[in-house]
Amino acid sequence: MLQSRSVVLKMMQSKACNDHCIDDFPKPFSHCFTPHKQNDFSFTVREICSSTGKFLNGLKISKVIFLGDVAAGKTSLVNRFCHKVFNCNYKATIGVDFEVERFDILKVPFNLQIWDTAGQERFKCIASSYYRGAHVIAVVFDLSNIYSLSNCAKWLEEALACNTLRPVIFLIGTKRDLLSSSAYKHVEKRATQLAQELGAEYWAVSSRTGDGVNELFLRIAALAFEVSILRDIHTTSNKLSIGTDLVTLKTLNPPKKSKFKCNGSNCM
Ligand SMILES: Nc1nc2c(ncn2[C@@H]2O[C@H](COP(=O)(O)OP(=O)(O)OP(=O)(O)O)[C@@H](O)[C@H]2O)c(=O)[nH]1
Ligand SMILES: [Mg+2]
Repeated sequence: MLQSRSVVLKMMQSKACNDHCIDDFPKPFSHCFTPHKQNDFSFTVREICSSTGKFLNGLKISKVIFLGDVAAGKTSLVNRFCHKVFNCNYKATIGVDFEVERFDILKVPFNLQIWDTAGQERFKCIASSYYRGAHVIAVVFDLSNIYSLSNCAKWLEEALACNTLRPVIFLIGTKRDLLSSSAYKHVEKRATQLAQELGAEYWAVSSRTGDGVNELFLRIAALAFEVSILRDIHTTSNKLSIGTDLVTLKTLNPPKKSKFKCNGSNCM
């Protein structure tokens, strides 16, 4: 109850906090390890956001789900970003946890629903029921445990099976602080190969030091925002063209005159 109240309060904030305001397109972890090669928001998105926002339908919310093996570091990552804390004691997530973060992107209010799912097999059934309707899938693995990388394709496949529209995909290696540079390079090679196969953007972060965490979430928010606005435009223009067709049809085929005689003031 308390949590849902704080979520609503966050969504109703009149302004996002300073580090949640995005005007420049956030960079990827590496331009080599992303399928999203653009350096800026698309021209259309910038245009729409700088206009009066008349094409923007209602509250903007995108759903991101975090999934991956037990103890891969999902909760720590979400907590580092949402609460600026790190706990070195492991406490398994039961089912799912939920957070909302408010952003202002190109001055447009935008909310990210963050679903932190459990990696434990016994909670799979509960967790997977939250996979549907994801705009972003973040598959998390532990850089210090290569076995957790090999399960990522399976996690992604299960989440994709619950979604009809293709979400934006991230492959995120956690616990960067535990690896030496040479050990990291070795894992990075395998992880980026997999990211490419999965069509995912690759990141390496540390929730303990905070390294890369803010940058990652800003990037997730920006890509989700871009997709959401473009989908809005697509929906709006479809509606417009249906409307236009109706107008055209009416003009071409005006309704036949009523056979009823008009002899009163109520007749139109
Ligand atoms: N050194 C280090 N330890 C980390 C980092 N991230 C997480 N851990 C530790 O790894 C353990 C597991 O982290 P969690 O975030 O709870 O893992 P999880 O993926 O949420 O696990 P489940 O909820 O069971 O699926 C905890 O003891 C964390 O303190 C990190 O960046 N660096
Ligand atoms: Mg967890």
